[in-house]
Amino acid sequence: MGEFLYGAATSAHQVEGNNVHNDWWAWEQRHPEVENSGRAADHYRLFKEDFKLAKSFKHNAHRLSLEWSRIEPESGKFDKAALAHYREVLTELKRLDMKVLVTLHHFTNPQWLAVRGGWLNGQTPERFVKYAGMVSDYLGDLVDYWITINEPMVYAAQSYWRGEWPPQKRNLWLMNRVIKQMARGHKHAYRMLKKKRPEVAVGIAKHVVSYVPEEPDELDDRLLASLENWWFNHRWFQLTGKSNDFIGVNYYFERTVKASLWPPLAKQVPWHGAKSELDWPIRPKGLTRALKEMWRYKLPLYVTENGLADQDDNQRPDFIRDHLRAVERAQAEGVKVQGYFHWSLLDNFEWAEGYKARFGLVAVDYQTMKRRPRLSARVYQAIIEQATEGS
Ligand code: IFM
Repeated sequence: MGEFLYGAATSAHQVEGNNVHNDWWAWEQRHPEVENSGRAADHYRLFKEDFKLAKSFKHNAHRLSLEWSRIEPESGKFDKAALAHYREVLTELKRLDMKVLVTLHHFTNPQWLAVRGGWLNGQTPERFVKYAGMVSDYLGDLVDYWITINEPMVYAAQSYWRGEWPPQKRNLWLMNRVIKQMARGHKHAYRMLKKKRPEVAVGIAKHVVSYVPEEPDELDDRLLASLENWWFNHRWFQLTGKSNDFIGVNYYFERTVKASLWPPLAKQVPWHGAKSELDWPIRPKGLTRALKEMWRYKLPLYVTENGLADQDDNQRPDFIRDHLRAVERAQAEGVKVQGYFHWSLLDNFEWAEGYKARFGLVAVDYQTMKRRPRLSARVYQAIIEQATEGS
């Protein structure tokens, strides 16, 4: 087993700024009530400064995403300047001796694809594979791990069931079609990426929720927890079969579930413990459970995201300590966890929540674009130093 990877994660649209060719940008312009991503954290320009910070925190790996709409701003036309930019970005990480995890799709689609129906279009999986092939040819020598798609279930639910993200549909059938199409895209991209570079690991970043029955002795609560667990956590793997070398686990929370007749099926069970600024429950034990749950596939696991909105950094230091302990507990029970990536390196554009949610180890002043490491960045650094002492 290689060294444990410690790092942080970002995604293109959330940090780069001026991603003018994607569907989110187009949607932001049409919806004045939604904050505009604008310059984001200006990472497209400041990536060297940001990686220098990550290195100073002793991160030995970094996860980022490529912006498909920069690389292919028009259908079939690949932008060499954008590819050259990403080459510079990945080269910088290699120069800093960091392992590189690259996500190919993190929620945004090129606008030309969106107007053709996005992931509902039968040709989208093939188009995705073509884009993946192009980036593998240009950048593959600098990549250690490919992540095809970030949180496909979240994307499909937010965009096609809850109607909160573009294209704001509320239709179970459409959501299901998107999930299946993404699974097809993932499987074909997996095969193609492995054919081009068998040595590069290819996987998925899967949002995993730990579901706990409110009354473990009650059959209906247990059944509901199993049903939600199957649908949200495992269905993806039933659709994609063996097309993964590893599983990336994005863990944010655990949910207690209660079966009910009214409202139908499930009742919200309030959480009275600690919460983040987005009101998400802070439940580190759920990470141990989530990792054990995913270990059923017997593939190496990486925590590819874990974090919280906490502007003043009051909770983040303990949050990091507690979640890393949760990783250790899973390891002690035999689960092969090989890395942890905090979400996020920087404050960034939190989708429909805009800029108010501050997830960064590093605070960003959006007026001046100045970076200020938070205390938690140093706490995480101390944990890394202790863990890697003598190695
Ligand atoms: O910011 C997001 C990220 O894009 C995907 N995973 C969850 C994060 C926090 O909501």
